Amino acid sequence: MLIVSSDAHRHHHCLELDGAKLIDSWEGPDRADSIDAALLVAGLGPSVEPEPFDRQLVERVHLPDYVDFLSEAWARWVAGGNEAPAAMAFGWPARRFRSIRPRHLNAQLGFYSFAADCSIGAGTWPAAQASAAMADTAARHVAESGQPAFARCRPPGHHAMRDQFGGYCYVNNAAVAAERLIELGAARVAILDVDYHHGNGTQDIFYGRDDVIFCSIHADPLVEFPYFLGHRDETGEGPGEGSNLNLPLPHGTDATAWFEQLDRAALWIKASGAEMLVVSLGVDTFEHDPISRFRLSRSDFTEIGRRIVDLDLPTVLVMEGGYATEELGKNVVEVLSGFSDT
Ligand code: SP5
Ligand code: ZN
Repeated sequence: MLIVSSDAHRHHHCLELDGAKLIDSWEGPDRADSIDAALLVAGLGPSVEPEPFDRQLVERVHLPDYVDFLSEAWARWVAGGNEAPAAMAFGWPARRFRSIRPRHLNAQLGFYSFAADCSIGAGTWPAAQASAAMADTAARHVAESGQPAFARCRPPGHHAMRDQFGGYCYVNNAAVAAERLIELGAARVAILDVDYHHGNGTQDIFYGRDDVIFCSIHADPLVEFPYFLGHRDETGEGPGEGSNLNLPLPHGTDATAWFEQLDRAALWIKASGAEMLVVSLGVDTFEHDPISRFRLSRSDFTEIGRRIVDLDLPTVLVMEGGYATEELGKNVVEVLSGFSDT
């Protein structure tokens, strides 16, 4: 299968507020190294660089002023005399505040984000652009050939809302891929999000649309990040009513319970008549993931790959989370191996 990857991520280092400490993020360059090494060992490929970043495409899933903000934030931070290696928000327009776009950079950092696990540094925007371009290139390949492709995205994307970054995500790569598939002629695209965390950004972007439908299997937001979206009763609005399916599960969920929900997701996607599939591929459901609490094992990832192949749709796989860095690449390869004989 085609692999789309780039080294542009290497200069993106996120700082993360974790238990009242500012740490080097769990989402670091070593994650991409782990995946690249495992792809090489498995002989998966060919591997290609992404086509150039298409800002017009991205502005169909994000607001133009948000894209401006991301592209200029680091330069403004430096020009403001800040010495910290990364810019991070410290206040947000929470309940009963107003959503009037502020002018000051510190205020805009809060206006355009929803969590303090995510910062903007010197390499962030170039990395986010390359990551979106990878998803786009993979989508174009799938639209043209009908054959599967894997976008080895870093930073990930599924938490990125229309106009807010967070959860290690800036540009919603899966949304970019789906939007490209629609542009190239698909009448309906399904996004299946198997990351441990709810894909709040992807849900937000397509909530009012019925041409891109979204299904997420994830830890219950009552106890897990992103906390404020991902409940079962979020089903879409307006023309999008019925095109959003959330399947939350408790901490400690094992493979049996998880695959029951994957069956439900698969039936829903089949019934929708979607012509193409985008998979938000997080493997932070792994039993040894350091920040997550599901209990899937290595061989369960092989099974996930098989079940996705069984959907029998042209498929773009987009990398999302997974923080057991040592085993990350091997778990990803297990999922992709389901496609290698097709
Ligand atoms: C793409 C993706 O998987 N994003 C996940 C973002 C989760 N960020 C908040 C994580 C809070 C983790 N706290 C862990 C404490 C372990 N010491
Ligand atoms: Zn995740």
